Amino acid sequence: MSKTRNDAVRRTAASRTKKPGRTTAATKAATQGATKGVRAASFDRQTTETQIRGRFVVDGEGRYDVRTGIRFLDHMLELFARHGGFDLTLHATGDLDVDQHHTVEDIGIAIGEAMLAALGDRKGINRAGYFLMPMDETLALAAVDLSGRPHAAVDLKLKVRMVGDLQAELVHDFFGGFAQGARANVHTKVLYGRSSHHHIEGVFKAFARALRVACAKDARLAKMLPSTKGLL
Ligand SMILES: [Mn+2]
Repeated sequence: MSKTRNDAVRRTAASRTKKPGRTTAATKAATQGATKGVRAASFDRQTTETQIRGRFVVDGEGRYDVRTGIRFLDHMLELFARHGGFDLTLHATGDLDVDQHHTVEDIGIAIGEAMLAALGDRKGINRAGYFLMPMDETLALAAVDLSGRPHAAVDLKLKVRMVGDLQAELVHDFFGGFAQGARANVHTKVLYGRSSHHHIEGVFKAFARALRVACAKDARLAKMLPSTKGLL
C-alpha cells in the first residue's frame, strides 16, 4: 500500500473514531454522489417558513450530517440514515418560534422529493418493502410502496405531547410530508410498547429498513419497471 493510500485510510479511520456520524463524511459522500451507479440527489427547498438544504444518497453507507434545530428529530433522521444505509446531509432553518409544524413537515417533503429524484426511472427496484422492528419493549412496523401515489397512514398511540424537544403529533406530519414528496404509500404502526421514545424510534427504524428494501435493486428484473401499468 502506498504512503498516500495509507494516510487516506488513517484519516478516514481517525475521523470515524473521533466523532462517529457527525463528521463531514456525509457531505464528502454527497460530493462523490455523481459516481456511476450511485443514486443521489441534492435538495434546496426555500420558503418563507423553512430553508432546507442537503443531499440524499440512496446507495449510501449510513453516514449523516443533520441539523434541524430540533434535537429529537436530528436523532430520528440520523438513525433513519444509519438503518436505511443511506447518506443524509440536511441543514434546516425553520420558524420554530411559530411552531415546529412547518419545519417537520417540510423536512419530510424535502427528503421524499430527493429520494424520488435520486431513484430516477425506478427500473429494477423492489418498489415495495416492509419491516417489523423491535425496540426493547416496543414493536413497530412500517410498509412502503413507491407507487407514485401519496398516502400516509400513521397509527401511533402516543399519550404525551412532547418527546424530548419534539412535538409528538408531528411524527404524523413528517410521514405525511415524505409520502407527498416521494409520491409513496407509507404505513406505520406501533403494535405495542410503553416508552414514547421507543414508539417513535421504532417507527423511524422500521421505516428506514422498509424503504431500504423498496429502493434496493433486484438484478433479475434490472430492465423492468415494477408495475404492470407501465407507469410509476
Ligand atoms: Mn433513542
